[in-house]
Amino acid sequence: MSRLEILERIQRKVLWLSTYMVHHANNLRPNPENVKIGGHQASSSSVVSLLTALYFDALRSDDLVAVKAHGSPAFYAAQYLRGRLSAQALRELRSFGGLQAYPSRRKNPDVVDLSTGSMGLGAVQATFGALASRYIVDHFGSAPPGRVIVMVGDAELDEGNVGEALAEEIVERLTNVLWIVDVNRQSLDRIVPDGRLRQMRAMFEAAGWHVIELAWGRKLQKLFAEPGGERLRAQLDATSNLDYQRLLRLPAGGLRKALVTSREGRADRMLDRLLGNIGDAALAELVADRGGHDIQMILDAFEEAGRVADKPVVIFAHTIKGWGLPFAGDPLNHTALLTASQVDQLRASAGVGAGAEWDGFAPESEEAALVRKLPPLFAAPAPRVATVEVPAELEENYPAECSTQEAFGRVLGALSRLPVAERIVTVSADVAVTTHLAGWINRKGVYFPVVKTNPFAGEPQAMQWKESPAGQHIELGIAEHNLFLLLGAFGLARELYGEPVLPIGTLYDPFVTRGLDALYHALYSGSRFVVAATPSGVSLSPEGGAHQSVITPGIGVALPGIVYWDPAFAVETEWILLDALRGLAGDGGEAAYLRLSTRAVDQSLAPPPSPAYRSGVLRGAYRLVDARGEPGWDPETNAVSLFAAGVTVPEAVHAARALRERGVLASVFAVTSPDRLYRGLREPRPYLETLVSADEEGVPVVSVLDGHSHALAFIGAALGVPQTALGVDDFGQSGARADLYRHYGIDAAAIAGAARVLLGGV
Ligand SMILES: Cc1ncc(C[n+]2csc(CCOP(=O)(O)OP(=O)(O)O)c2C)c(N)n1
Ligand SMILES: [Mg+2]
Repeated sequence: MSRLEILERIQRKVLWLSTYMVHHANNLRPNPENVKIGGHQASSSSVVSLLTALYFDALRSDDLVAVKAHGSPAFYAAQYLRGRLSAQALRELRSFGGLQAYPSRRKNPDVVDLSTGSMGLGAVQATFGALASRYIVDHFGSAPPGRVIVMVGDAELDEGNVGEALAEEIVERLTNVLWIVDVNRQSLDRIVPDGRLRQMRAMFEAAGWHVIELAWGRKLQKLFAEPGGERLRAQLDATSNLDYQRLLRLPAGGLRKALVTSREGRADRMLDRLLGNIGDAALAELVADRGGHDIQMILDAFEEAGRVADKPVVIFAHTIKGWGLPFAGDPLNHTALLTASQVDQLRASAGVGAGAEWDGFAPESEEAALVRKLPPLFAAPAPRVATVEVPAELEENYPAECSTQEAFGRVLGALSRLPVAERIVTVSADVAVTTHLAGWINRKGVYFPVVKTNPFAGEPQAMQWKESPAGQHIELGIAEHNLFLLLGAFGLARELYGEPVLPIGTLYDPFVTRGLDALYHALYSGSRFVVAATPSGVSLSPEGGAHQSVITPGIGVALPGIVYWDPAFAVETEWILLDALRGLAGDGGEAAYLRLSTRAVDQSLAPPPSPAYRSGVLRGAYRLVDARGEPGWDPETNAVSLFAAGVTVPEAVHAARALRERGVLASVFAVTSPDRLYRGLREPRPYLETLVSADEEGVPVVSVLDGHSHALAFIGAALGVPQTALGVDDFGQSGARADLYRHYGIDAAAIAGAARVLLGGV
């Protein structure tokens, strides 16, 4: 048997196993809840040839693959046949603890290189992984990594974030990136509009990619070369997607008639003659002969891609959704499942005996011999650098009035002089200067894979924009999806490439929501990084509602895999950032989201630095003002606890002072992380209960933050006391800060007022 014949047999097996795996999950294994399990037989079938060519021929050990998410059964089948999964694992598709519905590195790290699932995001994060690997080569001299191969559905390119990524200048430089688009002309609901392929090609070409298209298979191409063949080609090329899908569904006789009949309804004699010698079944097969199912053409395309050394490559591989299955090309096949008898027929035609459904290749088979000779698939290397030393604190002095944003800039400045700096990379989507990265960029330069000349270099400038492979800041266009997906890619560098990198991204806090699903995807994929989001809240008051963030604290509390911080003082920002970087450098730490402000805060209000202060900051809150020892303090009548986060801490301190004049004695708790405090509630001895002492039982709570009130609204319930939760619960607007604080009820007067109401109007 030729290698090609063996590969063709392998793809039949991949098709069989992927279809059967889904059938088993839906119909054969116990399903007590009697729900549809799902599993995408049609979407899997359109990539079996592409996956076979990759996993049984083209892949090298250092290649990373991001698989089309809903082709996962076919991918799992290939992994099984490569000996990386057991038959039992296939039986557990979509079950608890088993193979995930969509490839997840977090859940199935042994076989999944890169997570995919939410259309467009995995593909772009994978592509940015190629950028991260290039950065690593440029900075740490590691060996050049293998290719990043990204497989996507044709309708997946409808997601705008794909275009946003292609538009980035630096992506054009990623010479080790190969995308394979599964052009099956179908999405979930509809047949893809005719113009899309042209637009997609143009988009990649305009972005500087090398484009390969695999339209028709070689059998059909042979026919095209015969007399009259050109007419057939012209006819098929001109057929709309809708009409072509219809051709795929026509019964044999109808297909011939449709092909030889011109638009005007006349029979084309030439065509009729050309097709005359071809039987009905063979004709149906020919019309469905697409390049993306022609393994030799796919392999040739991979070779061509390999010869392109100066740009990324995309292969548009035309395929059939439902290839080899009874619902091939059916517009409604996305969620369709084969019936039991159809599965039986498929089994017989695949040469699989009853009872041998899960069998792999017999050891003595030619398929098994081919598999044995293949190079191993990617396995993540052990980290090449054992530890990155991140100091616990810096000897940095902060101005008497300092914002957390300024503190962030100063911390980065101080870090830039330490050895740890070589591992830090910063990323911003066109807001580096306004998020206080200028000092860092001046010192470290901007990363670009080749040196760029800077015509402004000779002129005195507040910030030098020096672009070279040595730079350590990456500047993106205004696309927050790109920001988070690039952070996501860098945050996996240690895991995938063995080189720890400490990524820090900056953006305006209100625009966290612009990139939120990318942030979610990056975290879901297991990545870890620091996000510094500034300015935040309504504190940068003239900026108005479009630039003020209200709902981000809730997002910070709710997002898994990342700790949300809202510090008040400069030194707190320092401790939190250093702690977060330490976490990233090691195995255990989570990503960190620092919600920072431009509001300058009187640093004399902070406690003197001490281990206890630092520990409280990192646990999420500390007691800043202690009313318990004050004369006349009575938890039953005149005591109140004020919990304030971030920039509202000074407001709470001033409220406490005002309240004392009225005989109300307030303790102030500065909440540095509503997230930590909330999560701590599930610990056997919640930190919140240690923070508030037993003699404060029953003391009511006022909470406040420059953001939606509900982020701290759990405190009263957790302590079992009455609470008033203050915050910004409406859109922001322009004004003086005092106006806005008063309007939204987060200033000292509002806090004091709420406390007095809680105490019965004292
Ligand atoms: C962001 C997002 N929106 C919607 C979906 C639901 N969805 C899953 S597959 C699909 C159609 C994808 O079509 P295509 O990329 O062409 O893949 P095919 O199944 O045709 O291979 C949709 C809309 C999703 N997974 N992610
Ligand atoms: Mg499609």
